[in-house]
Amino acid sequence: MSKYNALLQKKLGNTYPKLAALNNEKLADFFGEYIELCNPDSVYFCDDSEADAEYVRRRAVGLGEEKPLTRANTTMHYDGVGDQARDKANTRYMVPADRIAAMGKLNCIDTEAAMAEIKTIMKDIMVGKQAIAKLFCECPTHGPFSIGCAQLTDSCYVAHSEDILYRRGYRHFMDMKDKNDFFRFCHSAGEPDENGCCANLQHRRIYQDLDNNIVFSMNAQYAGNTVGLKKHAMRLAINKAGREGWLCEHMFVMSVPNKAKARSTYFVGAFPSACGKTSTAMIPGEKIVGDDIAYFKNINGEFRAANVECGIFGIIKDVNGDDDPVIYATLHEPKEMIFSNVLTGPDNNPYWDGMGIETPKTGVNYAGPWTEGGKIPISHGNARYTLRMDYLKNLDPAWNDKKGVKVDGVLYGGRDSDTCVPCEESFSWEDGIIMKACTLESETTSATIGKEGVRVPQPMANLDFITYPLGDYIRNNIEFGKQFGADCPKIFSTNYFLRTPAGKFCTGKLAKKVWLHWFEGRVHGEYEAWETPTGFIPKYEDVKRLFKTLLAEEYALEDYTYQFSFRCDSWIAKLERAKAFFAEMAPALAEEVYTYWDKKIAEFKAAKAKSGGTVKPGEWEKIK
Ligand code: GTP
Ligand code: SPV
Ligand code: MN
Repeated sequence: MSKYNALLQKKLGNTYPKLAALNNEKLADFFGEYIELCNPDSVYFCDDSEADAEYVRRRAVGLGEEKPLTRANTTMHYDGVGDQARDKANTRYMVPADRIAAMGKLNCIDTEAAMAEIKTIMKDIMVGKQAIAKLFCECPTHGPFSIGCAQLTDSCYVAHSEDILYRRGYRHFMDMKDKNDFFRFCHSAGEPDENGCCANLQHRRIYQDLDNNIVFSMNAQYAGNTVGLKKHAMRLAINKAGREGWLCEHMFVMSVPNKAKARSTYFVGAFPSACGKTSTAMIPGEKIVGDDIAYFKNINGEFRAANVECGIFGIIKDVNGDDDPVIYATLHEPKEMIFSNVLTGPDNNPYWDGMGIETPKTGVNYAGPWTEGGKIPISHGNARYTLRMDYLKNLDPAWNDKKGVKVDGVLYGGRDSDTCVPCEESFSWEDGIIMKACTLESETTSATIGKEGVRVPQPMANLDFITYPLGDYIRNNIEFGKQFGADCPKIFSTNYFLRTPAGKFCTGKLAKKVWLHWFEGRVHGEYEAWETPTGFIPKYEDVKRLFKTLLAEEYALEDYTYQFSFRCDSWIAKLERAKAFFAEMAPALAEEVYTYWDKKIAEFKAAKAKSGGTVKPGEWEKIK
């Protein structure tokens, strides 16, 4: 019995019995409390039926939140000009005042102050609207990775996106053992402007109540700020994982089949937003499990990963027939898909930057009517598509397994124009976390609001989502891997964004296939490698052969030598930056990590004295 029963019956009307049948007081209280606050005219409570999914789809179109495109089942959604990316400044963790200092520089707000703001901004925010209440599940339902999620939103676009990207969870809630253990999300797009976008962006807030597993999002539409199960749930999951001894990471999950050897090997990889997770998981010839968020658990002694999602909210810029043939072809099928913030052409088809064909000179995009040649590009750099993964032809057979897949390799990479080599294997798990993951840096992109191209620290490619003291999170990562002993995955780094002295990218977009196949061989003990001060790099003959066989490309020795040289000064500066960042950011980082970095800096200084500043491939073993 919930104290909100009378209100719920009134607002949910004939959808109320579906909620009542779940017999979950905490769930009813959640919906009741925030329906009372936000005060929608009515609420439509969904179960897992197709009929309810169809209700949401139709309503999104009926309300104008999505516009049907020429191709059947596809729609266009626009977020306003100021709402095209994640709003980091207004995304805060609610923490009681006495615990804020321990959080270091994470973006926190005193719980009481946040609650007061929420109660002001969200009061009556849904008046005049119908809200959708719907249950979902992170990871496959009824399994060791599953986390039930409850969403209340007044945006049918948000509810529709969730229905594409996540597993429906009504049945899961019905069956789950601990009826109190689930995540809760309350979202309102707020008052619309004349284009249906948010009129009150100055009151955009994304507040995460970590102690109660609730996220409040208001006056926002862009999915990264609104879709509860995506980055909101990810932040709650990181916090929960930290307490329970597992991990939640900003990672793709994929397999690399090796037909000649009749084997398939699973990799996961962390790249900051807009830095290559989807592009890596979608490499032609490989198989995808997931492209954005993974949970890791120890299941019967195995390091196993599950994809939290069952769909992709992917960057559309530069998706074309050459670089990304599978997604490109899928985007032309008449399947349920939402395009966001790209051009609607005069033929009512979607067009975007870098699609590799001639695009219209006029149309409508996220900024309104559009004509080529002005300041606004054809589509926003962070424009995206939303699709179900089971449309994809390159889906891994185990993508939906309740127990996930066993991982053999972990990749870390960022946008780094001048320091890290294109690919490298770490000496050990601990070395990988400390040297490759903690020190990760990246140039900012259009996925977050603010200036692009600025080099910033991006430890584990996860900084935007870490919800407990960073030092503790790093320690948990190190400890998690260690429990697998000799069966622990290898850690590798990649850098797709290294530039020549003239400023051009050193490698093409599909070169990542070569690095991945070298990793695949290394996991199975197959290639010899050169040692460097930071790990092991491929020998020239091996990558030359891989370029030839996998991509039919030549790979010049001179390019290899430039790309795979160890740059002493750059690495010394990089570690000094990491030390300074962690000292300020992470009060709880273990002393051993600083000792490790200091030892490495001393080694790099010695390497500099012996080599003159640049250690070419193969040289280190002679001079070290
Ligand atoms: P989120 O969905 O934001 O978490 O990002 P993601 O890591 O999945 O990013 P995605 O793979 O979609 O990559 C985004 C951008 O990186 C696109 O603009 C790509 O064109 C670019 N990109 C990906 N791989 C490469 C590469 O190998 N070289 C270069 N130069 N650009 C790349
Ligand atoms: C990212 O920014 O890392 C994304 C897009 O994957 S969103 O989850 O919408 O923020
Ligand atoms: Mn992401």
